[in-house]
Amino acid sequence: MKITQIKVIVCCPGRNFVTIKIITDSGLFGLGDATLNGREMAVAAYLEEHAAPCLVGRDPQEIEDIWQYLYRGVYWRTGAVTMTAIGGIDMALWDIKGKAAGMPLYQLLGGRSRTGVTLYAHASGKNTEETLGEAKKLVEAGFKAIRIQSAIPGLEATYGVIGDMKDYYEMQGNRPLPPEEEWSTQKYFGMVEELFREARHHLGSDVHLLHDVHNRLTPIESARLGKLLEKYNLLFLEDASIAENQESYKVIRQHTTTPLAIGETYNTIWDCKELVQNQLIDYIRMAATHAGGITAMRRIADFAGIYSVKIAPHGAPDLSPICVAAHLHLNTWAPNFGIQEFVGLGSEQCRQIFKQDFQIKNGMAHVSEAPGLGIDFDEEAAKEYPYKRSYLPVSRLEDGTLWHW
Ligand code: KDG
Ligand code: MG
Repeated sequence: MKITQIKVIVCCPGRNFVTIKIITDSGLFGLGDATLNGREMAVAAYLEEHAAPCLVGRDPQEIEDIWQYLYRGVYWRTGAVTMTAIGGIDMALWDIKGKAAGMPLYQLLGGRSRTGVTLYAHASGKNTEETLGEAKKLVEAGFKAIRIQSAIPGLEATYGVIGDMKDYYEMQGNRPLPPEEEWSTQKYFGMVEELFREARHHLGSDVHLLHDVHNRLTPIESARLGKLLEKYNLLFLEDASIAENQESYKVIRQHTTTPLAIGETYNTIWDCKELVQNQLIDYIRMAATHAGGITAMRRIADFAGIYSVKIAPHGAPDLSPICVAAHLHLNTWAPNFGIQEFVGLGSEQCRQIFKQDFQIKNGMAHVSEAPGLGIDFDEEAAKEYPYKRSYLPVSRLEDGTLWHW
């Protein structure tokens, strides 16, 4: 089998997605997600100008060698753009291999470890009451795990909750330059305990609760938060502090038993090596799209498993449905799967373009049994929604200092 063409398609059905289609002389093709929110065109150019010309003519079945060629064979290895490009190509190659074998991807990885993939859904609101109202609806819909985020009194917008609430996420299409938001740790601490106290009071003790701090706290502040929330029994506290200095998580760990999760922006196993090896975290949240694909995620899962760290792949709306499909296969296989973030099936336009057939029932996803990833992409429909430049917000402290968004 030979690769005859690599197409890179950037579309914006509500938000930007970079899709790779690898076409072969056998009639089989594979799909991959290479979306890097806010830097989409950098990955598209990397793929079109630098990666694709090296792959045309090669055998798509040599996934491992192609991965090594694009990672080790490039002097300027690693980094978000490179690893996202590799991630998209790798996914598409596994899709082809599955189709060639007539097997869904999870079978190629080693088969099922579970009957379904437990999801956590998002509840957000402009105050505790509204957030918990949303959480209740999700519990009624069958979800067993909910991430709760609430607006902070005195701050106009914060991560997970924004302005008019039409899209509490990182809205796309109307942000031609990065919007700025304000952050105050003092004000956040004034809100967060009440949110969890009321959540346990109204939702009971059975539902799993999660929370994303989005890197806003210093390690000692995270330690304080973890301690404060211990009695509310979180499934995990996500991205409490940035961990470019992985050792800094020791500060958090020595003060609290609240489980910790990190990793959605990580690109290689090296970004989490010390965190995992020293058991400073409980969940690793890397995504196939940004961490070099299925080949890399499989290694990361096995490495994490040795240290009792579970995988909880990133599932934000800026990962395309192709990545969601890849994660469902990985999660169905990985013995040390923890939980999958889930934000719904995307806009109507998105569902028109990405056709998938996995099922969701009682807060669990059931992977497609179709060969490969089990997802299709309508190129003609995608043409209706061209790329729109868009950025994530930036964050500043109240005195103007640039902070982690
Ligand atoms: O592109 C940034 C988003 O993916 C991120 O803000 C979402 O933190 C996030 C999450 O946990 O889903
Ligand atoms: Mg997050």
